[in-house]
Amino acid sequence: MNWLFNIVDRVTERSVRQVAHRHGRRSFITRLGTGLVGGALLPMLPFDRSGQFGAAHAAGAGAAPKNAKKSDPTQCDYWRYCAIDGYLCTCCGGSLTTCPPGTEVSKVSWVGTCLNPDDGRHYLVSYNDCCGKGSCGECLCNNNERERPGYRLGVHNDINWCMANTNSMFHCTTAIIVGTA
Ligand code: ABN
Repeated sequence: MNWLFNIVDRVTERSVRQVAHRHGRRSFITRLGTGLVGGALLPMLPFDRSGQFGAAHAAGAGAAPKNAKKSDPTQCDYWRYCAIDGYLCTCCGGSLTTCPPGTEVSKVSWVGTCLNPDDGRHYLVSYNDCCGKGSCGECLCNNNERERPGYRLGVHNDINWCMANTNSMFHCTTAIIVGTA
């Protein structure tokens, strides 16, 4: 019977040595290090949110074909909203260019460039927020044409542009044409 125990011992010892060789402390530490560094760097990478909300619309029943209208200022696909991030003032008691009563236009804004499908020209559109009241909560749109990641503040739209106003509460966003591109 001893000969059988000897064989089992030797086989077990050999496989344990092989496993220890392949998965030694160093290889474990290397893998742990790669995981930790990778995990820390991943959230710092710029990410593209374009289409985040558009996809939700497109998935809805009876969704209009791409580029079908773009002419209703109460809808996210209105052409001037190509880079808007906020509640549409047209749904909140204001208009494309005016703030709802009780709010005031932001002192700073970010400017996007949108194609007007009616004349085929590009326009500079200033997305001024309306400030001084809590969120309107209606018609949230998030379009990101030519928008850039948050570490480049002036070209990022996910910002409360009421930051320079006395009352920095964000209510809704307008879309004012300020020039041609
Ligand atoms: N520019 C609209 C907005 C306001 C607050 C936070 C994000 C985006």
